[in-house]
Amino acid sequence: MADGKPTLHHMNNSQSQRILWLIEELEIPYNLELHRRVNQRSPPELKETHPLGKAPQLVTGDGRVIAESIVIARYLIETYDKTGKFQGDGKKNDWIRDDQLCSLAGASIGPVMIVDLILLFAAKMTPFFIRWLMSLVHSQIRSQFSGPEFDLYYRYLDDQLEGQDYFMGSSPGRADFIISFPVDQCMAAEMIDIKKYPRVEKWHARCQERPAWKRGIEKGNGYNLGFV
Ligand SMILES: N[C@@H](CCC(=O)N[C@@H](CS)C(=O)NCC(=O)O)C(=O)O
Repeated sequence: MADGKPTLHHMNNSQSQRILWLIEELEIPYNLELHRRVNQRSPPELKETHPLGKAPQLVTGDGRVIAESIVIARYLIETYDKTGKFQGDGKKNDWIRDDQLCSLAGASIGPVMIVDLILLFAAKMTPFFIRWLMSLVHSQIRSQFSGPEFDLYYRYLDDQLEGQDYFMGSSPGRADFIISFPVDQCMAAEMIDIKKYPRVEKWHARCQERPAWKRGIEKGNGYNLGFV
């Protein structure tokens, strides 16, 4: 669309919900293209805009297509956050912290989440009469690998919220938008017991109380990460 506005390609039940939340926080004019998963995967039309064919994708006002949530979030904040509201509120909440927390969400928690999700899927796809075996493998891996890894990361995240409402200070920053997806996914698929991380639990509720989060949910086409 050549109207100078950015266009968000969003897909239901996916991590692009966090970008929809961010764009609503920025209160900017934008176009929204809604896509729907097909058999859990992204629909073929998403390959028309970017060869990876995944969501989210952001087409900038001047026609450049950006994939990868972390980069899209950075672009949106750097381009449209004129008052610096979403850029961290002080010395401690600086770009190094922001980068580190974004990386933790994507490159550390993300892979553990994928392992766990694949095992959940595998159990679902295993023929009924031997499903118990796959579930047993999953629970062994959960207790020896993914469970302790999640605990390590979520305890760290809980510590990071001491004395502040958001990971980047008194307002959400890029790290908050990015971390929201793994937390939503881990909670929905019961990979973690959020009660063990009370600051993360409160942060999560606080994010979901934000009018921009609610508008994002209304404008999107469903956000159910509950598995199976
Ligand atoms: N690293 C990318 C991941 C994008 C991604 O994998 N999106 C998922 C939705 S949660 C997707 O499109 N999956 C559908 C598919 O791969 O078919 C990002 O951070 O944006």
